[in-house]
Amino acid sequence: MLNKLYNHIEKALPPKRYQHTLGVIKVAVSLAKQYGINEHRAEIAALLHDVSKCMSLEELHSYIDCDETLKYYGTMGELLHGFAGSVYAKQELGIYDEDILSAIKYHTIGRRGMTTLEKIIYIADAIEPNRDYPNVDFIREKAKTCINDAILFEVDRKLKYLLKIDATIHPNTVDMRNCILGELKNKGSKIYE
Ligand code: DGI
Ligand code: FE
Ligand code: FE
Repeated sequence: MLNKLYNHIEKALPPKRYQHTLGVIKVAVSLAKQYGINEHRAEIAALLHDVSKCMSLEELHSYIDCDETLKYYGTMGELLHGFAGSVYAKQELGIYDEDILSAIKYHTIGRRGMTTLEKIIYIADAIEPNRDYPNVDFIREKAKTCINDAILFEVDRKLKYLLKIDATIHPNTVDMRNCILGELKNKGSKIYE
């Protein structure tokens, strides 16, 4: 089954996007090992996370089952591909594991109360070896010791960028940040005392 999924994704994505996906798999599997969650599920979620990245808006819409998402973000493919991808993975690829489906769904914008698998896919997407932006190595190091620290740093960077370019900010992105901040404070992290 895994081989079939790899073939499907290789066909669905241009070479560069497929290389990105392989990078996300590598990081996600390594983080899964480190944080003690199932590596096979991390591999599948990473492999499928961008399955809908190259769909047209029309095709994306055909896989989205949330009216509110379509109403407010219907023209923003970059915000829709996770939502469509999770439905596609279930309907077309026979993936029924809810944690995997949710990791695909929220890999771009996050959500409040993310599971460890969701966090791993979210951050692996941002730090896989092909990513290159200021401080990416710092986030890579953080991810090895505290995944919440890594996500907080990454999402703050993303929010600053989105504000700078006057982009619409999805409420989940803000919810994820506040939730991660709360988790760090509850854990008595030295940085957030
Ligand atoms: O699909 P990838 O390129 O691998 O990565 P991704 O799924 O994280 O998508 C990245 C894009 O999503 C990037 O261009 C920033 C954008 N994005 C993430 N959160 C938000 C957002 N764009 C807007 N406008 N608002 C958000 O809250
Ligand atoms: Fe994506
Ligand atoms: Fe991605």
